Amino acid sequence: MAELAVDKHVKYILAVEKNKDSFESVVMDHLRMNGAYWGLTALDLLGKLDSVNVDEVISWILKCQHESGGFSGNIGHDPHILYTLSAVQVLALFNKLDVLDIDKVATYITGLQNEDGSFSGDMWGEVDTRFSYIAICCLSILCCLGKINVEKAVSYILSCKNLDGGFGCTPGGESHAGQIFCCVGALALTGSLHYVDKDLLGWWLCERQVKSGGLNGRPEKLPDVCYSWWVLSSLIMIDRVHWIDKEKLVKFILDCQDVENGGISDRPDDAVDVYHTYFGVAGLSLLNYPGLKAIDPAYALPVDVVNRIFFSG
Ligand code: GRG
Ligand code: ZN
Repeated sequence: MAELAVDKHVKYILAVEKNKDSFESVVMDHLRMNGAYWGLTALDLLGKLDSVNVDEVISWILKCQHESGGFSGNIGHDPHILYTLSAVQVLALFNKLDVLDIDKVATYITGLQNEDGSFSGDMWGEVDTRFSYIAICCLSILCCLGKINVEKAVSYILSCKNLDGGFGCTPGGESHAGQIFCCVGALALTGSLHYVDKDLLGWWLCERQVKSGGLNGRPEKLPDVCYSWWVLSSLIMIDRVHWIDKEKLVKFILDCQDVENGGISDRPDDAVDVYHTYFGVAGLSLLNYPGLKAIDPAYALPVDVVNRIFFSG
């Protein structure tokens, strides 16, 4: 079986980060904050975070912060909770949370909670369980969970639970592995996993593994490397990861590498991108692939980073 082409992937990620005129960078312009999180977390898991210029990244992040306390995807764009979590996660990676006015960020997020406990993504009001996870993860990293109504947040997430054991984006929404990660992650971070039917959800999740070893996001869909994260992290959080064939999944992810130019794609022989490179590496980390740092399935950050946040006083 092919091995993980660590050096090639490091080179690929650093090149995407540097070459701001590349096709991928232009397409991703408005999502650069998410891209920074994907690329830098992957580099950290690969043990190469020290090859980036920390001051440059931090000063760019701070230029993306708005008066409201929220962060945008790039300089001059509108703030959104999606980019706010990525900004906080990147600062955590570099052990630089102290550059933040924590109350200000927490106030932005707290202000997005609705009466029913749900969260909007920004001032325009779209509601989605993705934003519940993001709010809870971000506040938890900032040690400010107490600033929202956690009980209502949990009860909204539970109202999005379906009869198949999965979760959707709003009440009645179809179960999807991405939303399941968000809901299970939010429940894990609030100590509420006892509300999940682990056997029922575990079955739904392990049925996502297809013949090639890859995982899909819903029944009848094609496998995709990013679900190695969404599905696997959920299975780990509910303690059912032994229900899939780990070796076949490792092989599927490794088959999606561009072994010449670096990077990982969604499926074998497709074009690579930073998003799938990150989720491929993160998936392999969850599978204990040798040489990679361990990643926390709920915080989506390296375990040593999470430990530093909570245990270094
Ligand atoms: C910190 C890891 C992390 C996440 C932050 C943004 C977010 C919280 C979570 C997103 C969860 C989500 C909904 C992921 C799914 C993304 C995806 C591949 C969507 C495509 O779905 P479909 O159904 O495509 O259109 P396929 O063909 O795969 O079914
Ligand atoms: Zn994908």
